[in-house]
Amino acid sequence: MNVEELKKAVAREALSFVEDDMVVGLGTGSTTSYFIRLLGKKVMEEELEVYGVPTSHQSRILAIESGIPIASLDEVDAIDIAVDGADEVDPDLNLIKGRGAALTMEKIIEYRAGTFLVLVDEGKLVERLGQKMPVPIEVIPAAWRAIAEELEVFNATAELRFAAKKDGPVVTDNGNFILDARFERIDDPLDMEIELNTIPGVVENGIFADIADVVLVGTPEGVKRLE
Ligand code: ABF
Repeated sequence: MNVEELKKAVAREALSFVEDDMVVGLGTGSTTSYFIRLLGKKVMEEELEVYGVPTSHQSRILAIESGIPIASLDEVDAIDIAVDGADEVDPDLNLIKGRGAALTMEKIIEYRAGTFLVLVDEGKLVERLGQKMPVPIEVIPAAWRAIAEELEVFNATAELRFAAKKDGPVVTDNGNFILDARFERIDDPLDMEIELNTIPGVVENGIFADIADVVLVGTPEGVKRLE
């Protein structure tokens, strides 16, 4: 099975977590996009009635195209379940997220969700966070260089994220920049997540420690459930 098939398998499995009348946080990225399309099919075939709360412009557009009625966070009383992808998952289900530059609203919605369900292929599993992927950090644009220099204190090297097509920095849905920070080691993800958010000018960081309730992992042997 190729990676796309693994992603589709976890997206299909995720549907079993969604019940009628749920408010569903809709994540960003390719794995969650498969889930959003499948959920939209269920809605269009009147098998499910749900409201989707998108975490990004990308997931909002896809939800609308898929036929899922959407609401914004301030319009709902609660988020029953949030479904999203990740860049890395460690054995304690701590995550690195943010390669889609939507980490701030993702964390706001996933923190509030009754259940946070994470969809990954097995390639995202790591022994320790930061081994393969940098930690995305959303920063106030004017402060990006000062924060990048501050991150050296944490033994991290940070790069301003540029958009592939355009020649300027990536600008998030909130109008901010993204620093991608590579750490030598992240021994305590929760401690590092808290520390990073104390740096003036940091809006949010891509360490999602102690927040995931269930992780569905696509493997050639089938979908594994970690919790
Ligand atoms: C978003 O999508 C980000 O938080 C995460 O980094 C990324 C994962 O995308 P994919 O499923 O395409 O690997 O959830």
